[in-house]
Amino acid sequence: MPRILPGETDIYALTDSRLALGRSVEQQARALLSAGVKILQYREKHAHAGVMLEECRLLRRLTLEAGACFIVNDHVDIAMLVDADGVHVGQDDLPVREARRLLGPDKIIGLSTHSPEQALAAVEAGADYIGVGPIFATQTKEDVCAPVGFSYLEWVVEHIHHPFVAIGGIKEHNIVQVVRRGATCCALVSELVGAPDIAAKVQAVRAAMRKKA
Ligand code: 3NM
Repeated sequence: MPRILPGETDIYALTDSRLALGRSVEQQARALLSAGVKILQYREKHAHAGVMLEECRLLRRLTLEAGACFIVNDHVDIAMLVDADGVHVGQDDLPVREARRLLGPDKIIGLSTHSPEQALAAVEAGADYIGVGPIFATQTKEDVCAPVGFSYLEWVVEHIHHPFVAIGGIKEHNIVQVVRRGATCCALVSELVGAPDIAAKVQAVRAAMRKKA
């Protein structure tokens, strides 16, 4: 099973069919994986459980074929049923310790964090990686807090020696600012799946990340 964590790869991609210009989850995943994305999260907030299960089964197959890590947003039960590599939970979802009891020691658990206190608590609870954001304003996540800007990111870089992924409003044009502040892995939703050519956008974002020097 491809256990790949943020820090071991540069781009963390997420599906979102509401932003994907009419493309299916399968089309989004195929394009992202063909461009060499090595962590893919299924995040379809409005899908029914039966649809989620079928889509996750498919993404499990596609990610295995591509040697990519497959993470399911929120739904530990679906992650277990399709043998995903892990789950990503938010502050109001199942606590990391309870998710760990269900998933066991070998699965990846990621937790969204928005403050130093949450980051420290996440590490303490046994999260394998943390999300750090939102760096910039974003329309993609409902009920997310105001952007944490660079100050929280810089705090994490300095104090948290644990894999993390920067997220929230990250685009080709601003990603270099995030990388310059020490993020080695960035998560992008609307910028990737909302692009007319998803694979070309992945390459453009990668090139932008390399301009940090
Ligand atoms: N989590 P986009 S921000 C899913 O701060 C998610 O935890 C966030 O979408 C957090 O790249 C976010 O389109 C949405 O801005 C990111």
